[in-house]
Amino acid sequence: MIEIPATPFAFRFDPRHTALVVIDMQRDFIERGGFGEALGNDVTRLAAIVPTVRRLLDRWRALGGMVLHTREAHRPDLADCPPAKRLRGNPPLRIGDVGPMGRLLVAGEPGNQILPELAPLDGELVVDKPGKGMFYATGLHQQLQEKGITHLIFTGVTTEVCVQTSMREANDRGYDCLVIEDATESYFPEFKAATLAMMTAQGAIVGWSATSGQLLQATQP
Ligand code: TIU
Repeated sequence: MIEIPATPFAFRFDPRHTALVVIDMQRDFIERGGFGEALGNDVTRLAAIVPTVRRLLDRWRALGGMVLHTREAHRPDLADCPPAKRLRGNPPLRIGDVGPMGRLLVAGEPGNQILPELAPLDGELVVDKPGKGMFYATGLHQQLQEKGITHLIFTGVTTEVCVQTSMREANDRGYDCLVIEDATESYFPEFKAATLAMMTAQGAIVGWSATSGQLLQATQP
C-alpha cells in the first residue's frame, strides 16, 4: 500500500488495483485546427502538461500498473453523436465536419489520434467515448471490475469537462479517485482551479488531488 500526501488528506492505494487514466490527450484538443479551437478556445495552453503526463506514464509502466487512455470519439456515421451535441451554438466547424486534421472528433481521423509522445503501448486499454464522461456508453466499469481496479489516478484534458465528468462518474461507481494537478489542464485557468477546489472540498466529496512530484516521490523504485 502506498500513501501520498494529497488534498484534502492522504491518498492510499495499492498499485496493483489502481489504473493511471489519461483523458483525451488527442490532437483534437491540443493542436490548432481541431475541435477545441473550433469551439473558440486558445489551445496552446494544453501542450504544457505533455512532459508531465509522460513522466507519470513512464513511472506507472515501470511499476507494471494498468494504464487506461481515453479519446472523445464518434463513429464515422455519427450515430453515437446526439444532435444536441453536434448542433449546439454556431462554431465554424462541427463534429464530423472536415478540418485540417480530418473530421472533427471522428474515430480514425488524424485529429483523433493521441499525441505521439503519449501514444498507448500494446496491452494498454484505449477507450473511445462518445460523451464527456468515460463510463457513459463504453462498458468500462465492467472491464475495470474484471481487472480488480478500485482506485483511479486522473490526468489529461480538459480539467472541468472530460476529466471532471469522468471523475464524478467514477466516484459514483465506488472508485477512489486522485487527480494530478499539474498533469491536467484547461483552456480556462480559473475553471481548472475551481474544479480542483470543488472536487476535493467537503472531505474529498469527489476525490483527492496531488502534484506529479508527490506521486513520483511516493512511487520511487
Ligand atoms: N471543450 C472542452 O473543454 N472539452 C471537451 O469538449 N472535451 C474534453 O474535455 N475532452
